[in-house]
Amino acid sequence: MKKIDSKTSINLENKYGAHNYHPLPVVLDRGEGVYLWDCEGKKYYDFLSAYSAVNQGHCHPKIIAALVEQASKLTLTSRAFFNSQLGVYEEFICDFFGYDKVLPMNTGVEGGETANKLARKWGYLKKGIPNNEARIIFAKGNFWGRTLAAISSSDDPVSYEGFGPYMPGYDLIPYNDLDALAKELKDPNVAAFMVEPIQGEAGVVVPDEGYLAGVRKLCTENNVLFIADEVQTGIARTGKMLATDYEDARPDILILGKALSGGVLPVSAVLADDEVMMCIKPGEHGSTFGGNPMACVVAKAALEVVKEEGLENNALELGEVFRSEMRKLASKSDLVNGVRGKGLLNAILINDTEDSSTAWDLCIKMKENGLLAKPTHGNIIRFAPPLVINKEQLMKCVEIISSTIINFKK
Ligand code: IF1
Repeated sequence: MKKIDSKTSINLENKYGAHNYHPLPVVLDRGEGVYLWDCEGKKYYDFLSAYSAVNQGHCHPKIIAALVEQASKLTLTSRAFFNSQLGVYEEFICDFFGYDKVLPMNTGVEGGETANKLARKWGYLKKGIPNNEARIIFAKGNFWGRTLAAISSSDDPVSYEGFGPYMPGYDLIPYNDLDALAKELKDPNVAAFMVEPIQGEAGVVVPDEGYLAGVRKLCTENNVLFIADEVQTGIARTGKMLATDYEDARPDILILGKALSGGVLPVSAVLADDEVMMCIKPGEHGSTFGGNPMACVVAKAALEVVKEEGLENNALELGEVFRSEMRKLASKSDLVNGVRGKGLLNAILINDTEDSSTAWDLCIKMKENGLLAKPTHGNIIRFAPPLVINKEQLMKCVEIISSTIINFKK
């Protein structure tokens, strides 16, 4: 296949592609483990992991082998029929996360939509909420995708402006605020509270110790479903299999996506116990590709890799190392005025205004120095390498980040 050069590729995307992104000026052509190569063969450390979809590393051999084998056997049947991989996968993932049932979907936002539909249905059938009056509460700063429902729950104008009218029955409270939640949950029409255990897009916002346990307790006391959006924080990213594992906070509905497939193809899943999951009857929800045989074998392999390679502990241990190195950097550079995160989901706060180009300019320099990361919300740089990274590679990346920031001239 004729190799395209980066410049031509960018020009083609500019001319023929919707302008719905502003990517860093790098054109990636190959990935392996923690490494990416651009069209000209320049090698980079990946410190974004496709927003935590590539936790197992790029093109993990075991996951690719599962994909290739199934792809040459049976790719898709639709759910009009059974297929030989779905039941095996459903048993595996329900056992893996400790739930009665799973509803397989494709993208993370479809997982969120599914969770919202389940919560509303449960609200009407089990909680006795009057029809069409179910409310779902979200936290300010949330991000769970780009559908009209997802943006209806957003307080970020970039996400929702110009896309109205919005989904009714959605309301927002401050993140990390149990008093605000307690007040809201007194309304008997509230079916669920949906929240990220750590807010990714908001800039890796880690709530206070006890917040998740407090959410669990308040939802139980008020007969409200706790929906955990672990699309970005799940699958070992924060140093535990689930970020909700850090506290006594088992969600009623668990949403997974991204690294559930190791970044190989879109796979999401919604897990719940029968009391909730059986509220949806045959024909009331689904999707053409949901639960397809390839997704099943890929997701099973992706989860096995996390366990076999001890990625939770690696993320836990190397996350501590990374944050302590970033705190050393913050003490030496007045450009960095904050470090936060859990496991290998971390961010540094750049000491400049949100609309400044400093964080972006730093990412351009880091790219030139062989490390790929991207700012979120202007002055915050998220660092999320594949969880297969080893200490030697991590320290090389710390060196690239530190030297870039120390030598940066505005
Ligand atoms: C883009 C952000 C991250 C998510 C959480 C659900 C979804 C996401 C917590 C939806 C998706 C992605 C979307 C992607 C960039 C990335 C992102 F910057 F957009 F916000 F990670 F922080 N819940 N996040 O983070 O999953 O439907 O995309 O599979 O839109 O460019 P999806």
